[in-house]
Amino acid sequence: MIPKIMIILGSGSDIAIAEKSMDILEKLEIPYSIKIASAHRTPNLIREIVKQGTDAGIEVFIGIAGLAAHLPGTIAAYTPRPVIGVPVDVKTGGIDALQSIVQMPYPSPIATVGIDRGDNAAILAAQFIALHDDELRQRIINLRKEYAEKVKQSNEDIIQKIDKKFIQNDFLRIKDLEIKKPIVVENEVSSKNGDAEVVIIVGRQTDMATAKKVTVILDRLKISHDTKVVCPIRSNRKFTNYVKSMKNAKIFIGISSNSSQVTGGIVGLTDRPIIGVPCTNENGDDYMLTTVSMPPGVPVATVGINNGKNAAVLAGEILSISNPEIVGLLDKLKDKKINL
Ligand code: C2R
Repeated sequence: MIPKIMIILGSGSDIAIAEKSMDILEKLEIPYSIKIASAHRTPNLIREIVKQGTDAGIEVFIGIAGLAAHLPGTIAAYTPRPVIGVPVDVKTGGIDALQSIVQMPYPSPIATVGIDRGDNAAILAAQFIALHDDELRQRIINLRKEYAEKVKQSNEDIIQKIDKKFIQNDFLRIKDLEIKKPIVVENEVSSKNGDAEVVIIVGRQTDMATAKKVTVILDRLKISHDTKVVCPIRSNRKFTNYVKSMKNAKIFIGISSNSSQVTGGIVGLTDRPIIGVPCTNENGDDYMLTTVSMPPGVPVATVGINNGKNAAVLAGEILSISNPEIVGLLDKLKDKKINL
């Protein structure tokens, strides 16, 4: 059986993080391959593994590495397939590896997940593949229900058992934490292109400059898109209704500053992959950490700060798994950049 995902570790010492990925892939019943190769120590081996893997039919690569983690970027140099990067905490809490992986130049994005989040890398890879595999999509939905169930269970296992005199937890109407889903009023929020494949949500008007970079590249890749400025904190109902009304959306791109509520908000409303573009604010603070550091079960594929163009290229790479025409258009984009 040809595997769909290839995991490459920079060293055998990264195996504990790869085990988190493997546990998820086993649960989701996705065939995968796993290899150890280093961009620094064995560059030729990386090239061969990645080229041969791509030719054989690998759909998504996962690169796991610590320190100056150039491994995922090197994988991306040899394949048109999407590459997911997992930074490993070896030194500096993994921040060195995170920065090396996420801050890739255009047009070579790495879909970066949080430090040591091998589990989220596998879920993200599965989400990419599920765009053309409905049975896998259902298995992902079921897996996410397990994470939700765990929250409920913790209330019973931990909170219910606390024995303190002044705790009053039984004053709410909901008794068993079985709450109804919010009522969605479809088409309450207008969209220019309700059938769009890629939906771009921007948290505030100031970040529209980054959204513009996304749309310019999506147009070149002939990918349909819709953009909305809507904040999940200031206009929660509108935000929910907009996300829910975009029924054909295959990928969401969230563009956001501060606490990255946009990407975090979309995650709870869809099982489709989410790309996060962290922005800088007026003081020059950036919000990469608040975008990428998602808990297990809910990945956000983070690209570099303000790098809207890489978000679009990543969306193109994901969609190109089942649409070879986009591979050709991506090639043109890359050649053009090199010729500049
Ligand atoms: P050793 O334990 O083998 O010394 O490796 C590995 O991923 C590992 O986390 C220590 C750390 O170095 C990382 N490494 C890279 C690369 N190759 C190895 N970041 C690379 O090519 O990017």
